[in-house]
Amino acid sequence: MELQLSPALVDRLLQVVQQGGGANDEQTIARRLGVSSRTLQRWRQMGRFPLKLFVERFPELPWIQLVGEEVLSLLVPRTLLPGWRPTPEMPDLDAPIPPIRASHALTDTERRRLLEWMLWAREFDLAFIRLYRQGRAVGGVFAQIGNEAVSVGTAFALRPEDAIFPMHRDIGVHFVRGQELQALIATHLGRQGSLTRGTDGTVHYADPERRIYGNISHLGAMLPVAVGYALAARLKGEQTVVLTYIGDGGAQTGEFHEAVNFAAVQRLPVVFVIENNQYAYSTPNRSEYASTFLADRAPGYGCFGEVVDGTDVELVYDACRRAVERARRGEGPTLLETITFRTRGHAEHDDASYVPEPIRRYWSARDPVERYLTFIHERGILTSEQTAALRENIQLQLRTALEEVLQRPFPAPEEAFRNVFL
Ligand SMILES: Cc1ncc(C[n+]2csc(CCOP(=O)(O)OP(=O)(O)O)c2C)c(N)n1
Ligand SMILES: [Mg+2]
Repeated sequence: MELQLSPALVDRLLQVVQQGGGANDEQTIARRLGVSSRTLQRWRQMGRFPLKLFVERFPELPWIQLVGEEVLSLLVPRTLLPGWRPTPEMPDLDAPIPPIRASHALTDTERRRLLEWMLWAREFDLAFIRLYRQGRAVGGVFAQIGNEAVSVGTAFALRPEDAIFPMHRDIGVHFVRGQELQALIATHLGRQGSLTRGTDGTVHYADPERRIYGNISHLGAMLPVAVGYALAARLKGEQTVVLTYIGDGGAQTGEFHEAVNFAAVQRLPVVFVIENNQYAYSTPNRSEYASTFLADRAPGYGCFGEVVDGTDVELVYDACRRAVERARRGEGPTLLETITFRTRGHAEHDDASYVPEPIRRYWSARDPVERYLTFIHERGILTSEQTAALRENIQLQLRTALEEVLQRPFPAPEEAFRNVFL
């Protein structure tokens, strides 16, 4: 979206960008926008203001106050990985891998925590894939490998009192919320100490103390519940923000539309993260919907939308933090679409042989955990020896906890009838 304004107004907006964006001269502004200083001069003279580009490159500025919510909600800023194409088109395998876009809002201590949670999520999945191969995992194993930056980066943008409704592929959320390791493992293995008393093999549990709710298996059905939670919280006078997730497949259900529409009409504080990992089972994006981006629906609902590279944890965190801030200020919901890739099959029984090799290669070079490790090492936050030790420690804790939980009995058969209303 490009605004045609008077040169004086463009001048004023550039001044605000200069002051608020920490860009103390015009050259810095031009560099961050990726244009020459001459182009910037020309825009100034002609009264041109490419708002979308400014919002994308200076996301830290209070754009809602500057241009108004109505104008802003018409934009869907995008921060995409170079070379990505909507599946099943082939990506550009020679495209560069950009460095992590460091957030202004994170300390190095917080970065270490983000890394640690991503490693926990990765190692948890790898451990369960091994258990599945050994025939010791009950039910399906839905790995989130490749999506760790999304579950960790978004969950970390909340306050502890905010509510989260995670999906089947969001194990990182549970680590960020401090869920106990043994309890998580027992839940996945259906053993004593499970959060669902052994009646379920994945993470369909509610833990009100940690404000974790869901997940409801019927795709889309969880969204109206999350929206209802936000409405109830408002009626009770609480300042709660609700974060929920939906896949690219789940976003095609009727309940998705009802939930987002109602949240937008009521200006409810909900962040809808669309985890676009390019496939729903074996169905690629292009057979699911006809638009390029799912967040492009946002202006249709009258809410804010954004598309981000979901393999950059700091970028995801920043986008979600801004969505949470908007929600808390009463500016309504956001559709935050994160572009990632489901590196495993739908579950471990599926070898995903329908995924073309170039797509697989493109994404394996952009592994979110590896990208963040490179960033952490290059910034000197931790050395590679330290991160290797951290990983080994996580693996050891996981092995110990798994051995312990695997000794526990399965639930007594009568548990199946508890809390069941006939
Ligand atoms: C309404 C409904 N239809 C079908 C299913 C079966 N199902 C479970 S997961 C899944 C694919 C989901 O794909 P997506 O929403 O993209 O999430 P992803 O698994 O890729 O993270 C399907 C079809 C279901 N649970 N609910
Ligand atoms: Mg999907």
